[in-house]
Amino acid sequence: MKKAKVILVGNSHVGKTCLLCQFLDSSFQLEFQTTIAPDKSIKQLNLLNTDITLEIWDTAGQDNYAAANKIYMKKADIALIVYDITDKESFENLQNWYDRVIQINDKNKVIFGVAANKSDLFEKQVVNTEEGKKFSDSIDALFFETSAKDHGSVNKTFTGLAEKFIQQLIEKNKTKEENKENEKLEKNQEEEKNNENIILDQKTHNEKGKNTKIKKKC
Ligand SMILES: Nc1nc2c(ncn2[C@@H]2O[C@H](COP(=O)(O)OP(=O)(O)O)[C@@H](O)[C@H]2O)c(=O)[nH]1
Ligand SMILES: [Mg+2]
Repeated sequence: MKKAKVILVGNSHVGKTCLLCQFLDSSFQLEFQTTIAPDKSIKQLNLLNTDITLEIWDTAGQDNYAAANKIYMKKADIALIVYDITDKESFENLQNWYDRVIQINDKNKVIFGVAANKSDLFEKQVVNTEEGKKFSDSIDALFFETSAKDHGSVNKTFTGLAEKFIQQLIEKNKTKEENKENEKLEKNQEEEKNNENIILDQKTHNEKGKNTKIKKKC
């Protein structure tokens, strides 16, 4: 069973907790809810023929990136950075959130996603999709338009990120196996070469013997 730590980051009120609730139990609550304690929720999935446990962390009063603590952020495998399409400031802070995550993690080891949330409120949209995509590309992230009211969009986001994680694991294992195979091959080749040298040595030894005999005859 593979395991991935997923962290949700982004300004307050962008909809992180709602996205998580929608993913976990297909529910959406319109009333304002504050996350009281940092909590990890577990969701088990089977994707690409692989069993995977997602351990999803939701922030607790750490929606200010300066306060976001290391325990929350560290050893993240997947980071979903969320902004609200009706809130420009939440978009402008994406870079800060990204910087915060890579301050604590090796950026090559984290799979990033950007969620343009509250897509159902398109009449109030102030950040257009192209801007969101552009930022997402700049950090090499997967881009998702989400609404915490729409299970499909939320499910696609989490499973899309988890699939990328699994694919990378498969690639890494492949490279590991290929390296092992190459090492084996090199070892075999070396052994063969050594054996050839021994045979050659014996041959030269025998040839030398012959020569001395001939010389003696003369
Ligand atoms: N219309 C709409 N409202 C949302 C959506 N996601 C969250 N909300 C609302 O936005 C507010 C903040 O959501 P919350 O999940 O607590 O944000 P957090 O602080 O990032 O965890 C709440 O009132 C939610 O009901 C969404 O996709 N569409
Ligand atoms: Mg919250």
